[in-house]
Amino acid sequence: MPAVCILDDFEVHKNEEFLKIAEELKPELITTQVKPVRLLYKENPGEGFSDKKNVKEEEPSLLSGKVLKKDDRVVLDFGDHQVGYVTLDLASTGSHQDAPLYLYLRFAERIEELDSDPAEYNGWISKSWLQQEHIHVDVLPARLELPRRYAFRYMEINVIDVSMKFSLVINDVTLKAVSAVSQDDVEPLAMDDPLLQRIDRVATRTLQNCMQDVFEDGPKRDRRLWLGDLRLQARANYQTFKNYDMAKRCLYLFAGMTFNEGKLAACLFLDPEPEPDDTYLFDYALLFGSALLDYYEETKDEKTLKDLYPVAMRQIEIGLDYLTEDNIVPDHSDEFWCFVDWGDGLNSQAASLAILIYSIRYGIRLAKYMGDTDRIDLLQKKEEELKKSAVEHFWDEEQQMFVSGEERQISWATQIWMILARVFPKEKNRELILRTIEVNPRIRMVTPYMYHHYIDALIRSDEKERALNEMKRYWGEMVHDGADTFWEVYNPYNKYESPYGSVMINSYCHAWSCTPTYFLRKFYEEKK
Ligand code: RAM
Repeated sequence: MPAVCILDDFEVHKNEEFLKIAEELKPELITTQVKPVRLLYKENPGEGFSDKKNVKEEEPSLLSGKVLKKDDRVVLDFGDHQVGYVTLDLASTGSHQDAPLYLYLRFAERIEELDSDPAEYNGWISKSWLQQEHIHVDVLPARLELPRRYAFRYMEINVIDVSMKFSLVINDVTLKAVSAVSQDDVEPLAMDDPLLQRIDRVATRTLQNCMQDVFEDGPKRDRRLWLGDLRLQARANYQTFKNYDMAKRCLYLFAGMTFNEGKLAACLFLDPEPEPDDTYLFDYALLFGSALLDYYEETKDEKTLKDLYPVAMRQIEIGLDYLTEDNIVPDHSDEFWCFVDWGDGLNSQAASLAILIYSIRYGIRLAKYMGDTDRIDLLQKKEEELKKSAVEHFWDEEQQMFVSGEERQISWATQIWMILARVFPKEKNRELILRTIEVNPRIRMVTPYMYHHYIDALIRSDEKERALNEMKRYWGEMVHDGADTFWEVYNPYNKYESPYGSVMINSYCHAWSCTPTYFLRKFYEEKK
């Protein structure tokens, strides 16, 4: 569990004009009625669902013909990952209902989740994220409209109790699925490989289900706007849904709620009122400039560039203020301060400096669009200085790799960010990425967020073919493991990895994992 920094001097500065722009761009959600496609159950209700052998399957319409008694358990399969609101039409059969109906409902993104016991959850983030309800219904028949929004494919209905005199009948279950966009509006990927087509489809589904009022990180959890996630979602969105308003809205929301000396929050809450979280992540704040540049290059929206440029530049200034006399970023790896990846024991000091250099490069590009020559000079000088200090402090000549922290840790993340920062020229970067693959440092990447940067580093090092194979290996394996949408965490070396102490709380539709669609469509698909 990372040390959580609670800032006692947290002072929010709201820019009402920016917030108004963001509010006006709030999307109207598209709603779709979805019905279950399969009814699943086990002869022995106590048995789990992971072992698909003993799972009985029926037409969902047969549900209404079932007389459900105490301890009966059925699972409805909605055919694909869904986000939305569920309504059940319930009735009773037998004598007059002489006791409340007592139901347990559970929603799962993967069927395997149904075999875990939420009572055993002991992770360090709130168990309230587990999608389950205990519900009493006093009077039947009843139309039960569940007030919460769920993210799921499978819905388990468990009759905790009826009475000896009456049983439950479920006449109908419907889902009102919601999203700001529709996958039907995206052209299928024009590439022949069926695995790549499937990866692209799963990726766009992931993105669709995360596009709600804002780009949510995950519709099950945390259901909010994180800056690092936004940057990758927006990239995928530009290649698919092209919902520029949502990208613009999210950029204005961040810029409209800075804190203290002008820092951007790592994430924002939307309800009841937009509010920044009191968490600063060094890398996320710096990457705002990269997200702004992507948006501008895609839309050529001058007004947004002009409005938000000072906020992006302020993040670089704040980043530079953290530099020590030696021109490096201090090691904050024991705190939740610079995210990089969820890898256990990952030292992020060298990557922090690399991300600062990377952001300066993006800053220079922004400054060029703005014609801000003084800033260009200043940033170019800084970029050179910092590249030098990155090599001086973190390059290990003997091992031919970058190290990080006092223990001189070698990780995948450090090499990748140094490559993206272009600390070395292209050919040397290429050697470095190939060497990293060969050495396979023990501190690996565990999130699709970090894998995105790995693929990016390969492409930037002219290793396009390898990048494609790596995408197939990583995201393809998730597909083989049953992903309908891509996951928050996926470590092929440890499939039960969770940063939170239990896979039960992991999110299985997590937008930062949707970027194969960005890479495939931008760098590989033949343009029509
Ligand atoms: C988690 C969320 C989110 C991510 C942060 C750093 O809480 O999964 O996506 O940006 O970590």
